[in-house]
Amino acid sequence: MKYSGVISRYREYLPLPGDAEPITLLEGNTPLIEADNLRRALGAPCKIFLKFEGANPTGSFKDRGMTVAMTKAVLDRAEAVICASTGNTSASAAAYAAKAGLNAFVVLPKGKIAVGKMAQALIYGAKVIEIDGNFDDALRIVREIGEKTKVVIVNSINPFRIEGQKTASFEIIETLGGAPTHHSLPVGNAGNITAYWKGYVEWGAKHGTSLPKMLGFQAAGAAPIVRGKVVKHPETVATAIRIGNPASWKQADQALEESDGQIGIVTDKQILFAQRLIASTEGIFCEPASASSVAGLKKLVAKGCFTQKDTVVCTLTGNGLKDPDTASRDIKPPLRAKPVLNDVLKLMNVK
Ligand code: AN7
Repeated sequence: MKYSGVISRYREYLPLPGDAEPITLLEGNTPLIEADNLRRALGAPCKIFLKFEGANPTGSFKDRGMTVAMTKAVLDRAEAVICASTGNTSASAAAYAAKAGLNAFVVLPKGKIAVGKMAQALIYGAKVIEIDGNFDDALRIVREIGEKTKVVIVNSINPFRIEGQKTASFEIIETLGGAPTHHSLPVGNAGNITAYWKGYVEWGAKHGTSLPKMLGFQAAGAAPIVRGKVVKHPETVATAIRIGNPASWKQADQALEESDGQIGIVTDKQILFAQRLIASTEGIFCEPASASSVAGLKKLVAKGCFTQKDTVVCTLTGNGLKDPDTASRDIKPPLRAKPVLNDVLKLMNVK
């Protein structure tokens, strides 16, 4: 059957009227890839699967939530939407607003948005406003605009975003024929861990599937949930999760507690190592923030946290092509040859 996006696929699980016309770019239905090479590289006893959300239309998981939030905004006759963003939400909001024929405003921390994400927001036609502040400042301003005007907020404080994002759990359960034992993902504003947990719980209640332990990872310089207090000046190479005061903090704590899961820290060095390991062993290029799910898994494997009976899914939340600058830093540059056969052959060093 023709695939028509997450609303058509999972409409009965979503709080939208049955006849609502989806604003969709055919998001979802992303690859769940068994990562045997990565498993060997980590020396892990458990099965590892990577849910590659970078395969979504704007290159991140945000599209799952945005299709539902934008469809709801159109139903409510909104004229404009707004979000604060570390990059991916703004790219997704701008694209879905373009498709819906709505105006989009995006408020971004100046100088901290990966080049691809900025290009996306601009080319999809959003009005981009940079502020001399971080994501938390941007979200505070956007919340106030939501109170003072009719502009609809499409950050994950909009519950329709969470509803859409929970469909990733549904896809995983359907593909594996059951829930994994553990689910690892990066945590920034904490909307996604909230959404995945909601998805696992709702599917489980209806179909009797088990629940995974949720494993969340924050960057060491932006780890408010781990440290138990707001981080005023968050810093990390993984700009997508450079967030010091997550909006869904409480819900994340609840998901961790209810699932008997845990949240931990990964350093920028561990994040970049994991990003390269995923690319070079599995052929999947994810962005730095996404790699924290695998960086965290690596730490837990070393502690002996898993057995052969376990299945771990890591969400790779965004596409590496969004942030080529970070990926090319500190990497071996290309070799150079004169435009003659023998020079090239010499560098190849093969018989
Ligand atoms: C690639 O785009 O917050 O914990 O404004 O882009 O649900 O926030 C992005 C977050 C992980 C964290 N991986 O998810 C934004 C934004 C990537 C991301 C996260 C983000 P949440």
